[in-house]
Amino acid sequence: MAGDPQADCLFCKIVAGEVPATIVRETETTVAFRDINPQAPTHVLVIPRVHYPDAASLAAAEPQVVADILRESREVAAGDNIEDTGYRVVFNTGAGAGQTVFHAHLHVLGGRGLQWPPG
Ligand code: D5M
Repeated sequence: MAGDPQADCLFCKIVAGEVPATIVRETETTVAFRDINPQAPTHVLVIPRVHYPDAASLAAAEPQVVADILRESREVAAGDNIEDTGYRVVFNTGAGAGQTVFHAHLHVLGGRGLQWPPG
């Protein structure tokens, strides 16, 4: 069922502590951990504990959790001291946009100059 842990989902396993990750922050509704393949000095993923395949389905079902994720991205940036230099938050949504893990996640990227538009 939407929102329930999925047996074959990598990020559900990280939430459950079944797959190791470098956890940065946790709240009642979110978990933040360092990306295994960092694209910048700070590259943290903020995910909902509940399983939805992407940000759009999460937003439709549980918009408050999207707000929680965005609030947490600010705390991650503050913790890594990248608030002043600027940082980027990205939800890749759909394979065509580069999404590879189908459990909603927000990328928090910073600590270097970032180009616009992204590739
Ligand atoms: O982003 C999916 C991201 O998930 C990608 O940047 C790699 C990261 N990833 C994959 N496996 C792990 C584990 N085990 N720990 C931490 N990070 C991981 P997407 O937007 O779907 O392309």
